[in-house]
Amino acid sequence: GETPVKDAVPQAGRPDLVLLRRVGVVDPASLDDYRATGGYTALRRAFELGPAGVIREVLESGLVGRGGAAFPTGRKWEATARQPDHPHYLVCNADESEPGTFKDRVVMEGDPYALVEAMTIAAYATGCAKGYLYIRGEYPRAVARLQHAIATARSRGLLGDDILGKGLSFDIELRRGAGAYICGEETAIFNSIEGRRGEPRSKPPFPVEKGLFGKPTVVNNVETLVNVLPILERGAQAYAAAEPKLFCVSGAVERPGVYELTFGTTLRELLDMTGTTGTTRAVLLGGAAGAFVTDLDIPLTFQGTRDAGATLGSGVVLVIDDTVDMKRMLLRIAEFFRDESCGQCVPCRVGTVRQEEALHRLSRRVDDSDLVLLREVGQTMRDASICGLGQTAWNAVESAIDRLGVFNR
Ligand code: L3W
Ligand code: SF4
Repeated sequence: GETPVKDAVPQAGRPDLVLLRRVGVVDPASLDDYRATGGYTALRRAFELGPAGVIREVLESGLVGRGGAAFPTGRKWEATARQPDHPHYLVCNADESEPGTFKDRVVMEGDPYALVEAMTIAAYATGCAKGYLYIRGEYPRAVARLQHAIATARSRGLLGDDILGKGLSFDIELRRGAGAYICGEETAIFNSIEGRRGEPRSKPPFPVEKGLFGKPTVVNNVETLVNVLPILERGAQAYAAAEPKLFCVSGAVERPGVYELTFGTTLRELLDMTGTTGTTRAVLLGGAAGAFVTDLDIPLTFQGTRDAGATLGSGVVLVIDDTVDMKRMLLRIAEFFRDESCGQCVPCRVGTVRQEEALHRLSRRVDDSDLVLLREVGQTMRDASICGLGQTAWNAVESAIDRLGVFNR
């Protein structure tokens, strides 16, 4: 049976929500509901501001990417907009595959028109006539709702030629991934859309210069894009004064789900909202690519989590209590990376295998030489891998050894 999307959003219906304001409240199939709750006011505002004005607002808002790497969105848009080479492409990264991440799914299932409107604004600002929505294949309900939203928007003059009578031409094609984590890496998405193997390309050149089909391309995560709506509706300054961020809370908590907080809320305050079960031993921030922390007074900001030797990443907050077998969990993480490595570069292809083997041996018998080996392999993956997968494959294991003393004798 279907789990109503509001069950994944414990705060559903709260009047102070920004990104989740419609989720679990409106009928996600209804364009009329969307418009009656403020939908398409941001696009109208965008037409008043003009493309350069929209980019100015996004720059001024300070919005940074919500996929994990926190690159300034306005800088990406500005760099693409000024490329002389045409056409420009927009790609929405909806491949959400980081273990423990489910925020984009909830937004797409509960408020699909928001993503359609936000993509239209991004395309207008950066001069893209075509957008690809690359969504993970394991999200059939989000796919169906987005397909419906795209078709309805098209039939009502909100996609296609001469949008809202303003002369803008833009359309969205939905592409489904086939289950590979690596296809969430932005350049692997390009290869996948182009019909090649989903393997990352070396950067630079960055997508803003040479991306999809070798053309200037804006790639943004779902949550990043939907933030553009409140930026335009409220103005950059009002938006920045209480900047919203989604968190995916799972594990040893009473009320798991997607939570919307204002940046700077501490981990402890979030866990007070969700309730915890058992005795909290650690929290995995940032997912498999992230790190375990034990200090609950960390402010949930990009800088605050970096200072704590972790990452905000895609907003994963996975709570570990004292019943969790940490050795098994580390093995599971290592297995995941070994499985998902695309195999293109040696540090990651070999390193993820060696890491898993060493963890297997260590889970049976702690031997210092294996701990030394793990560190060497981990550092090599971090320094020499082509893409984020290999660069982050040792993060969680390292933090568990150093902070939780998993292999202490
Ligand atoms: C123009 C420059 N553009 C960088 C762009 C670049 C990309 C963005 C970030 O992601 C993260 C990792 C984990 N001119 C530019 C430029 N850009 N310099 O900025 O780039 P980069 O290379 O820092 O990171 P990335 O490879 O895009 C790595 C996270 O991804 N991760 C997994 C994430 C999973 C999800 C999910 O499931 N939803 O997000 C794994 O590593 O946090 O920080 O657009 O082109 N000079
Ligand atoms: Fe492929 Fe791993 Fe190299 Fe990334 S780091 S390109 S996933 S082998």
